Amino acid sequence: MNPPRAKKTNTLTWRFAVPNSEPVHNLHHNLHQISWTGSLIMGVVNLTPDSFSDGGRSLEDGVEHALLLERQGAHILDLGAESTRPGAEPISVETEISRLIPVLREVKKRSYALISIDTRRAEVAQIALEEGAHLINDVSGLSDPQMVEVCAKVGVPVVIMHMAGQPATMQEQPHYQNVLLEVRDFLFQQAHMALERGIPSVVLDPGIGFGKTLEHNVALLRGIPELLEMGYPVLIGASRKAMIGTLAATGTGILKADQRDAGSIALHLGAIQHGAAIIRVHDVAGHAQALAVWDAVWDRVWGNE
Ligand code: HH2
Repeated sequence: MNPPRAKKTNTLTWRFAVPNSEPVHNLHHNLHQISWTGSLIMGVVNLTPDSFSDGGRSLEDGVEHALLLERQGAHILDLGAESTRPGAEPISVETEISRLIPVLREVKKRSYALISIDTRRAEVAQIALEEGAHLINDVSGLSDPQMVEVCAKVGVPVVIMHMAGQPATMQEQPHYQNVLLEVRDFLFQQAHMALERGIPSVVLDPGIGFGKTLEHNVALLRGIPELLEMGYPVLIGASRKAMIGTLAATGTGILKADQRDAGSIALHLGAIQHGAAIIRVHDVAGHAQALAVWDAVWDRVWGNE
């Protein structure tokens, strides 16, 4: 595989900062520096027919949706062309590329946001990086050595997510001796390996709902401070997931995916308060509003108590 060519001349800096504050999170990219304080919103752009909450977009709708999320306040657009919902069967690399690349090209022309690619395939990552994507979001946590090689050659940050098993069967009987220790060890080990092999920066993600029961998800959220111990930014993605539907169940039963946005906001605000640096969300407008008010009330109402 030939490494994508990177132009050294075209350097950009993304700096997302709360006024009068120093950036506390930094991601290094061979062309860019990405620094921020507080938390970034990663908006989910699913380009699949079968995602659990919002699949079925045409190419044009995918582009328009990405641009809408950017206008609503997404700092990062996470483009994904394979559903990894529980029970999902893998698709071919060709299908993934044909769904993803035309949208990526168009979004790159029309957007200033950081663009992340949600893929576990090295071939898909390679083409997307050649087209100018800025980050790779790998739900398999860099389990393919070729993915490590591609990301290291181009010099892009990677989100390393923990998943137990494969999407098709991962929710059948998830089992751990100690979920927090096992997930933390996996993430730290993969982060160490990635940096040693030349990936410039990593973000860690415990993978809410990926081979986990409600109790496992709760233990991982409670363990965010432990996940932060190595100093890498932590991403939490609980948006519209089953745990929200279960925690918010009413007399009429578990809430459906499209009824889970308010609960997702509540959970993500809690995660941010405990140190999450990025939240991955479907409802960008709702999260952006909640974060703006959250920041303002802490600063102006309760900040000096
Ligand atoms: N969750 C999903 C997909 N990608 N990536 C990271 N880093 N963290 C997550 O929690 C995560 C993820 C599943 O959500 P969604 O993309 O909406 O569903 P689907 O996989 O069905 O497209």
